[in-house]
Amino acid sequence: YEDQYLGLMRRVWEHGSERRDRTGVGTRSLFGETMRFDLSGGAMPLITTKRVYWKTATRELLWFLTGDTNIRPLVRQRVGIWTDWPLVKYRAATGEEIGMEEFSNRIAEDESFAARWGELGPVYGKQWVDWPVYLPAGDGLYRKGEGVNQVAQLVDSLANNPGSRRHILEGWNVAELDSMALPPCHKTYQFHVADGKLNGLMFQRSCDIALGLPFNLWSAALLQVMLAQQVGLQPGEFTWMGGDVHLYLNHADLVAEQLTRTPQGAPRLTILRKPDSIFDYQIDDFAVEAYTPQAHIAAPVAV
Ligand code: THF
Repeated sequence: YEDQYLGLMRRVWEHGSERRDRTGVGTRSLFGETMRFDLSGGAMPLITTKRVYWKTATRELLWFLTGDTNIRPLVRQRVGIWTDWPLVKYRAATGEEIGMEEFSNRIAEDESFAARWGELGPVYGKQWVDWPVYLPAGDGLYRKGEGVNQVAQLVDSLANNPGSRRHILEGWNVAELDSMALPPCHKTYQFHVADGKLNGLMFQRSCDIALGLPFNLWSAALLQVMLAQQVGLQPGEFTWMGGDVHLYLNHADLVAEQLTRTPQGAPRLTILRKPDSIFDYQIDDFAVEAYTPQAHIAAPVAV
């Protein structure tokens, strides 16, 4: 399965169009890509040609499911993957030349500092479990209704209406994009029940092959496995689809190194218990066997 990932990396690096992007770093990019993975028997699309911190990605997924959009709980678990965005904003607003470590410490230790500076806006967590609803209140006015918990509705529809073609989880709330630190990358998930299996599809509009994609593949597959467990199905096929699929030009060293490596082993995921709901999973519920990755390859993240 990993050959698909490495093949995509090679094709984008060799044939991608060079484009200026939002971050100013520059990318090589192809548009409209697909990969498919069979998740049966605990198989996971976990990259072995470099160490991927699957626990970090898992903590991020569990954080989405709490509905939280402040980086504080992540930072307190030593997960730093969302810290760059608030940090850049803080520096720009205050002119203070604060480093990542000191900023993270203040977020972790000072609750009101975190409330003021750690907020990402209505990103994934908010849209997934509390999509805002406005109800007509007469005279052209609206009042705020109860938010939609898409994840709870998804579990319900998978369990009670498996034949539905509307098992969708959507992050792209058009009206709120401007308030988000970053509009969602993995914006749409769709699920499909057939032959006792749960198939899943994830579409991401923008894909950083080197840094984000290994996390995104793991997380989307994990969500699919968790959902399958909740509704008593076996995990089936996971289909990944990417819109703008790119490599940042400053990831040349990573690409050169990783493409010399050969995938090894077939990591398997075990979930150690069945939590009462999709919202009750804990980090220690997940165990990965047969994961013997090659060395981590560090690369800069474009903000
Ligand atoms: N922006 C960019 N430019 N790339 C992304 O991958 C990305 N994301 C999310 C939002 N914007 C993005 C954030 N997710 C890492 C991993 C995932 C991220 C952001 C950063 C990262 O730096 N990973 C390193 C280190 C991991 C660690 O220190 O724990 C790695 O080597 O994997 C895509 O969803």
